[in-house]
Amino acid sequence: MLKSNIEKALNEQINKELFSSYLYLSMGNYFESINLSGFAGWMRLQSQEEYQHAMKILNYVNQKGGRVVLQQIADPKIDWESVVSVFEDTYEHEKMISGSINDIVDLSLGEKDYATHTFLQWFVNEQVEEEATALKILEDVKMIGDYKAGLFMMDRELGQRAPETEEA
Ligand code: OFO
Repeated sequence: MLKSNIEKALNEQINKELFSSYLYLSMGNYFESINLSGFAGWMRLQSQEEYQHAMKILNYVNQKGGRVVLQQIADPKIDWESVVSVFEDTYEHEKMISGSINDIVDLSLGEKDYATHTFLQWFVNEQVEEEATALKILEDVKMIGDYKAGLFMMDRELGQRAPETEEA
């Protein structure tokens, strides 16, 4: 069984991961609207990954005999000023998600819930990658600035991203 405060925190995290999925889907739509289909495809895959993160937590809660309570997903932003501002938001969002995961890690230790603590290690590692990827793309698009040929090349590069094969 899960303690009720752990169950609540995991349910909130499911909501945050689903919101992440929604946010990246919205960013993908923004990129489609400015004809950057490679960036859009990258964001759609990111959105799918976030959905898998939510499912991973949902499966864990069920496995531990907890109750999954799906909550309302907030409206994501739909417009950005620039490509750079999208990745600034992405990087900030991932830092927020890392903080949220770390808070549940702290909680699980405080409650001596070692199973949840171990389960969350995958997310701790994943967040290192998520932040690093967002920061790398942010730095690249900042460097490119208004140089259209650079943006075109990066659009083609990001469009080659392949879906993750790992099961949620
Ligand atoms: Fe689920 O890692 Fe991003 O938000």
